[in-house]
Amino acid sequence: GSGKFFVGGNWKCNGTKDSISKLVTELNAATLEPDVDVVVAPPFIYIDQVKNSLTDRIEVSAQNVWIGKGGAYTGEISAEQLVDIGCQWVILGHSERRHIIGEDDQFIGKKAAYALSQNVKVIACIGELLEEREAGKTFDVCFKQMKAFADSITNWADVVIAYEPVWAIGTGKVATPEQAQEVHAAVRDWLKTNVSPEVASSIRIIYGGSVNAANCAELAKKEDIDGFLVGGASLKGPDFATIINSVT
Ligand code: G2H
Repeated sequence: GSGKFFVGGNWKCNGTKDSISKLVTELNAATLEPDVDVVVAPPFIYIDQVKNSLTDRIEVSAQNVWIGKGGAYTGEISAEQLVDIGCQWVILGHSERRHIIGEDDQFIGKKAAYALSQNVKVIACIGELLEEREAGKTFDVCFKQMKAFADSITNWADVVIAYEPVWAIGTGKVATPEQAQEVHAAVRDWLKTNVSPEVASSIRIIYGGSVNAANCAELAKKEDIDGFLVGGASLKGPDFATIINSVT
């Protein structure tokens, strides 16, 4: 793989003050491989609680951000506000935002550009639907989503790409290591041709979709899998630690 192994925990719309306090206690107590970047993404309203209680060993991400500077945008959170509370990352382009909320490539690209302009690092998600995979369009879909990111990103050093096949998300149906490796290698190759060989070889491409403590080790062995974005299993401290420590 490329660079340092990277594991993100996407808590999605889960948790209470109490459950998050318990999870933070578990994470603070866990023994983590030193050579892994670890980031967790709580819901916005709990980011401050997590920042104030979680070990500095683990960085904090938002799950969304507004497309530009704050102001009269009811219900939104700006990149400046993330910076203000010490939140260094944001997840963008997650399939739940693309397919449930309806965010399109252009909107996601704007968010990425603005977040990066404010020094908020981006976990840029891509991935195909089951019907797209079955129609043989996996690469087309992933490359189109990559192009939208590439059109708005200049600072690739602050970007991690997450390949999350939509059919594997929260379904318990994990991609095989071969299926994931195939797409990761294709995305790296796309970056080599369309961005630069340097970016292609240095960027982390992580896998997401039903990663758990039992299946992470096999996936982590693959050459182009540089880490994971974990949903359900990141809500259990010991399981998340096992996934972090699956670095190879
Ligand atoms: C994919 C993943 C985290 P889960 O969305 O981004 O969730 O591990 O629950 O499939």
